[in-house]
Amino acid sequence: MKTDISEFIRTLEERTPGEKEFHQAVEEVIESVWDFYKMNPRYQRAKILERMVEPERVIMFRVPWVDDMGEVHINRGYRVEFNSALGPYKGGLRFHRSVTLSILKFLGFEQTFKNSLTTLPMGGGKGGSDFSPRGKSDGEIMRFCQSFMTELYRHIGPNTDVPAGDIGVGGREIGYLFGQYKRLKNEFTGVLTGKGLTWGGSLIRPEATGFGAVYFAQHMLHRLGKDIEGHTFAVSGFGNVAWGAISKINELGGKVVTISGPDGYIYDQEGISGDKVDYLLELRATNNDIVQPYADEFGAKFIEGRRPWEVAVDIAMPCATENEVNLDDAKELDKNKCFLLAEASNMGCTADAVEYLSEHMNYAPGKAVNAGGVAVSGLEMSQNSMRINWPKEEVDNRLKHIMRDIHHTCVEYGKNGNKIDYVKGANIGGFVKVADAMLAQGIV
Ligand code: 2IT
Repeated sequence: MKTDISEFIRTLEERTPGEKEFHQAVEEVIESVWDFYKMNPRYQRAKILERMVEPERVIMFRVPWVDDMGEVHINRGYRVEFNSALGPYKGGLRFHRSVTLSILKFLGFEQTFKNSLTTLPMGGGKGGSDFSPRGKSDGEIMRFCQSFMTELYRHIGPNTDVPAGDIGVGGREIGYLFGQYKRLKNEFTGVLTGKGLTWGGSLIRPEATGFGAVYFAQHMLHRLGKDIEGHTFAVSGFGNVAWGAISKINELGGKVVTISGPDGYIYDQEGISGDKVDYLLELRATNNDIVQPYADEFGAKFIEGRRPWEVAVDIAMPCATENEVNLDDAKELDKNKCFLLAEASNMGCTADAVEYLSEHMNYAPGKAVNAGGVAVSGLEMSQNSMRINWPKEEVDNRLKHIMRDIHHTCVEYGKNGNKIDYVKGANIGGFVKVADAMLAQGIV
């Protein structure tokens, strides 16, 4: 089996040289689904996996824009339309200097399985640009978004491809992107999700990724006879996902003692609650991408240049970006008696960390844990199609049910003695629906 997998990965690497994040994401999925794949020759005959790793379409384009000083800048825009077996391509746009084709292919690939897990009719896609909103003025960000959409608009649509936010793309950017799309197409449709509440957005969408991740962690805890209440949490990041997760953990009686940024992490022994949670939104709005001001504001500790996984906590929830927990971090968490890691970021742990965590702790991967974000995007699409707005409770209840069902799917496909292999469960659970739809739709 190992040699078959190596052969598959070697071929992939030859066809996509240098795309290391994409290879990492594919390898994890292949390792989980390989036995299942081999047991079902109909998948193999139709070369389902070989087709799944090839995006249906990749769009790359020039994004020129002019800064406040009149200087011209050129960024690169992307949209990877990965898989439309289950519905229109769906997934976020990331605006960050680290964005490459490899990163967006890994995210688009993961998104396909994640969206399948949500039970909603959405295919997988991802896009973005190597443009970073950090330190830019509102006017610059608006002009960039308009230039980006001036190309992207011809490739997307409410029944074709529905982008949303991700790192660097929040309500403000979605507003500028939507405005330009509407102007170019002369159509008011649900072509983007994460919209403002007065113009088609859904209640709970900003909170959804973090809330959903905590609901998922809660199901993991219930299986172990435990709950959120009384446990301490290490959270990384200080953006939208961290904010949602921290709010929900507090509501359910847990205590969060860390957040982090590219500059280091905050250790707040008293717990990040009340006004401190609202302050995260302020910090975010400054556009500086540093977490240190929190320490000055609330007298907490700032540990420069380090990550929060060295703090003794019960539960860890990475909420920032890919590969932010490595093998040493995983061992350190385990040594400090952390017993559960729920990944709210996408591919937050390196491959060797995943292996270690799966063996020594209770670990669940991003594509299951953070699926609440895109799930509520799916609910935003439904509300747009029906031209109605559901109340908060309705959206939150649907989110709760979806997270319960995703957890159930992971348990169903990931049972391993009395432990659950959430990686295997999420990968096979996500794979089956996409694979069956691809089989039914013929060789396309
Ligand atoms: O990674 C993700 O699932 C997202 N950034 C959300 C995508 C979406 O379409 O809401």
